Amino acid sequence: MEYKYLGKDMTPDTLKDMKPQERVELCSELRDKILKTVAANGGHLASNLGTVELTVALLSVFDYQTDKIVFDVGHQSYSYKLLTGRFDRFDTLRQKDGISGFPRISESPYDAFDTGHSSTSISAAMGIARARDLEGKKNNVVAVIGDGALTGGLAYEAINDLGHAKTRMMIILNDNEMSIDKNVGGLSKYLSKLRISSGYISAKQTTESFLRKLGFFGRGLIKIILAIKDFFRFLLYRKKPSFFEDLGLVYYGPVDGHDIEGLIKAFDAAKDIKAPVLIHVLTQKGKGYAPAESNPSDYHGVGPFDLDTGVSTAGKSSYTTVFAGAMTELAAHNNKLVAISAAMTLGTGLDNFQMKFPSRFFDCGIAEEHCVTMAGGLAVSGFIPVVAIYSSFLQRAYDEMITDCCYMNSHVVFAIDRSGFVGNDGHTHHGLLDISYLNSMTNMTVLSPRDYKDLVFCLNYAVDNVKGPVAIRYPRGTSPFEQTGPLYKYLGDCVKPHLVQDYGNDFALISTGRISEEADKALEILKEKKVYGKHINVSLIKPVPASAIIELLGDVKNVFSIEEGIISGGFGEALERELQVAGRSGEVIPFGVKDPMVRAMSQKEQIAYCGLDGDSVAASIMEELKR
Ligand SMILES: Cc1ncc(C[n+]2csc(CCOP(=O)(O)OP(=O)(O)O)c2C)c(N)n1
Repeated sequence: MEYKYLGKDMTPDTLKDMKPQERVELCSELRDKILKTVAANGGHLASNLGTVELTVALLSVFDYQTDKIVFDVGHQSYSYKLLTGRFDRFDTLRQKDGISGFPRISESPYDAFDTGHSSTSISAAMGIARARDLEGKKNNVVAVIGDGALTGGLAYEAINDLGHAKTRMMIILNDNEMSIDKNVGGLSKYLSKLRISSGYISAKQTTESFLRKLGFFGRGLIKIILAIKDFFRFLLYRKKPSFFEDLGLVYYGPVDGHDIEGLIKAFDAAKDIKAPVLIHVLTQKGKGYAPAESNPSDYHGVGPFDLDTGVSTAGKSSYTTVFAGAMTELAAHNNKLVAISAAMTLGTGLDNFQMKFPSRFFDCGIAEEHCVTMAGGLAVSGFIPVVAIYSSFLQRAYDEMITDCCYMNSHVVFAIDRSGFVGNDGHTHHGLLDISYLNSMTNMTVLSPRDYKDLVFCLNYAVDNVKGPVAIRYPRGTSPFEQTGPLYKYLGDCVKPHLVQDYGNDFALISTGRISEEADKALEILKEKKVYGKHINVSLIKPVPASAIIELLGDVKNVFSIEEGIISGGFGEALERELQVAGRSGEVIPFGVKDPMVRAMSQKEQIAYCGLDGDSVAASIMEELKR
């Protein structure tokens, strides 16, 4: 497709003078660019296809130089990026040194706030609006939040504050009835009811278009009407105010999120209201690409795929699918086992569990804190909850893990997916802090399996053998290790440290997790150089099995460790301390991540960037041995 409007010279200023039909054509061009780029690089597809018109309307009304737009999660900001000066670099989306898949203030002066984790936009926008008021400025502040993100508790803390403080700002609620999967919960049902009241809306829109014809006076009247809408509605339709209005916001909508001119009118009318306004916009996730329209969950976040067929070019097996398979096996034999997801049923692979054991599966929405405390409640009542949450999102529930699970020594199993480097989503999504935060928790057992088989063993061990809180951390993607033997069979004392390679006593490298692949490589590289070491792999990393490790170390003096996580508070530090407590003197030199803010690139590139690839590890060991 040749672009008539979209290009490196286009700015949002151009939008303001465009005719309605030209804006429609621009939206087709935006969709084309998003589709081609995501098919090549991977990324968030369905959410971006659904917000093209919304973004064009926002930038047609608001001043991109002075107004601030905060995108919740930020996974839907591709059109915004394309229209605010990043068209010519857009092919580098999510690549090393390229455009981020999320808003980044370091990338553009027009990105108002860094996002990636859900439900932060209203709080962030309110801070920005309060700062504006303190400085006596007049610019607009807008939070764009999805109905999925609105299931997160932080959003309600913000609305509670906003309705009371009456800070002037706008919330655009982008309601597509989807989170990643179908949206869940009472709020989602409530939004459906609001949607059904569209009779009221079309009547209201008719009134407005009539008033609009009255020119300046009519426009003023619209604003007054919006401001006293309770009264207006009561008079005309005798409907109860919405939940948002009860909390002190002006509610407007629902508005068709693909009707650009309708959106422009709504934003324009609401823009100068001296109160917090929520505009309820209805969009279709995946709009404009048939495979994504019919299957928006699968096209929420994708790897590279064939644009014509919609078929992914990525492989199928992963640590996630192996975890999921083991869960259904276990649940078939243990009716106390229940599974919990925070709006990530597909992402954590629990869809099969949900199908087979619907009454023992709970998707609680984007509510990591609630999931963990609720699991605590199930555990004190005799169930074994497995809470499957991505590592970086579980950071939110740090306090709940400690207070509501660990202090009571409750048997809650934390299945922590996406531990370690996550690749192209970048730093907000890495699971590099988990060993460190788990190490600080009373009673917590921590398991970090190397391959698929270990993962299955660890899950069995966590469910059957551990009595208190236990976490299993496993990475994104496929296992680099060849898999032999039956996968879903529990084989005895699986979490014991074991020797992977034993070439000699020049040094020992103690690894945990998938990164042990790089330890394997380092051992081979050094062997070529006639430096002979041992490689010990450890799945159980808290409590550190110190005496078993000391036994395997034998006479080795030079000890190193490697982990896919931050060094501070991590496995290597705990290992050194525990080996010393158990009577073995000498230091452990840890290889790990120094600064977790590692930008988007492939997982392999991230490993190398942090000096954790086989070559770098071998070189570092050589250097240390020469000292
Ligand atoms: C704290 C946290 N938990 C989970 C996620 C994963 N996640 C990213 S987008 C998303 C769904 C958001 O749904 P919605 O806000 O409705 O946006 P849509 O994609 O439907 O446009 C989820 C669960 C996250 N980013 N942050």
